[in-house]
Amino acid sequence: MEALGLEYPLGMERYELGEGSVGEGTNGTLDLGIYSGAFMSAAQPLIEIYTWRSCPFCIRAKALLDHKKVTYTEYAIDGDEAARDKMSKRAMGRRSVPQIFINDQHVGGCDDIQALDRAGKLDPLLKAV
Ligand SMILES: N[C@@H](CCC(=O)N[C@@H](CS)C(=O)NCC(=O)O)C(=O)O
Repeated sequence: MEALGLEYPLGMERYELGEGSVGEGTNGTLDLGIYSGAFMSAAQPLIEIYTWRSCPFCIRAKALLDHKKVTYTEYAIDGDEAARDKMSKRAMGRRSVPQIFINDQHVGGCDDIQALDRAGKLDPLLKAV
């Protein structure tokens, strides 16, 4: 096995190797162990979550995503009204946090993602593409 440092666009931090191993990095940098002859493919959709750091709903929603063992891009927008406006435009006018997007599709807030999970509809959305 040899280690490689590779650059990928933000939000595409998690890749699965052909053998089933997963490499993760921060700031778009990956250190992947590559088995010779193995292929790489994107392992999950892009998941984005707008948060405030001390918001209990945000903490709960992130805990659910962590439980699902998916990586996500977090925009911590505490006090940033311009970022909140941008979030709101994407989120059909909703201004509460968290707001969650999967592949640019609006999922909603914490209650919404929890309801989606209870209905058995979250796992398919988080599946590899
Ligand atoms: N039902 C929402 C509740 C979210 C919520 O109330 N978040 C608070 C922060 S902890 C918030 O954004 N408050 C400001 C506002 O509603 O404008 C969810 O499950 O996401």
